[in-house]
Amino acid sequence: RRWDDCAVRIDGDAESEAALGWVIYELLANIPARDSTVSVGARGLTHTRYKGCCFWDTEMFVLPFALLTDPEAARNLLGFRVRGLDAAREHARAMNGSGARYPWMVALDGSEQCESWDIGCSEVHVTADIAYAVGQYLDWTHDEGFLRRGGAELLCETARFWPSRVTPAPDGVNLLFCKGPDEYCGITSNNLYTNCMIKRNLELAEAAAKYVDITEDELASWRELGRKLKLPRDPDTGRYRQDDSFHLLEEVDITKLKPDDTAAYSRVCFDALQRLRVIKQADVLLLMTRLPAWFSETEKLAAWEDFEPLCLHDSTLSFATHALFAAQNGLDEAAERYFNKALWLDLRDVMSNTGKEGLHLACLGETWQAAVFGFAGLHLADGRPALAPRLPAHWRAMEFKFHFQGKKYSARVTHDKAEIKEA
Ligand code: IFM
Repeated sequence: RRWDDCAVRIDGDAESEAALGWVIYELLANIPARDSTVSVGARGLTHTRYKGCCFWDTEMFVLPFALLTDPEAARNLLGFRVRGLDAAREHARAMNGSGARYPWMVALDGSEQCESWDIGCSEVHVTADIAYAVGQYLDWTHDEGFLRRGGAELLCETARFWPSRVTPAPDGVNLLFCKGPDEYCGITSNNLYTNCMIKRNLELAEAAAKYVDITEDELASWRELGRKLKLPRDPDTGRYRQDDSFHLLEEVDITKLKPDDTAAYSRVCFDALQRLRVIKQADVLLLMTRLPAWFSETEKLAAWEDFEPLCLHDSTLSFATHALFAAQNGLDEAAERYFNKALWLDLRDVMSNTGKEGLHLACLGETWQAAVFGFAGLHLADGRPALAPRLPAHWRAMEFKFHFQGKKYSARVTHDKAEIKEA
């Protein structure tokens, strides 16, 4: 019954409909919908890769599916992070920081399990990603009870971490020693994705501050920090940079590194990959799918031109985000091409690692997002659900149901019509 309720019907492409039905089946099977003491491991319940630990994969990639099809499941996933707040505070203190810092690779008790100290220390974006997901949950549910029962505390405690993590500079602040989603950037500073997510974390905390005891001075300091965070741009062209050092990396012909869809790291050593101008997985483009209103159409298309050709898609988190970005920005051919890679990634073992290491939950979640937020273009406009369809040419229609503020709706889109009705 639940599977049927989550179904995405595609008129004109029975094969894609069936594959997406399988994606949805696996998401349902791997999300602990009624239990907030556990979360979703990077490989779900299908493999012990990464010791079964949870990453940002859950909040940024999987959670939106739960949020729109079963909001209680989304609340429980976030409840897992609320339960982990004390451990995140401890983690922040252990790393000489304030507030709460979520581990990169978290175990059930909330502790850091990443064995590579530089990755664990530098991929700080996970903390802001969790806050982003709380914001997304609140936008779609208006669940004030969640804010009162730990949600606001999570937003404010994560906001409190950032003043202790940035470094003052004469022209603002720098986020040093960081890695964004592109894990092949070396160790860099001012990753655009991370700095924007921190800004969003600070904004969300300010909006939630009335539920927690926060002084006016602290609120003002968050506002000031938001203003001081740098969003790197090329000084000549004004185009967004991924971070402060990506443009210094050595240019390389990526077709030589990546003759097929298997990961380049099986042929090129990690040390070299950190020094070449290649991108492991969607980074700036991911940001622009998550905060689309923060960027103009020109900025988004420039980012596609600059970053898409350099992406190796060495992580399974990448194809579906490219599909989503392309669909949201009218790049129809690319949207379909990337969607097909993501849709079949595990079913056809596209990257030759599904048999070896299990299903890729983030890819499954993002594939659903590419269909619903990308091809159907579901989004919130002035706080209400709206559609902006970009269906592949051979899809005649697409239909699905979703939840918004306690009610269930059905959406139907064709090439010339888009309709949302109470279900
Ligand atoms: O969280 C991801 C990361 O972004 C890329 N490497 C694998 C992790 C787990 O899926």
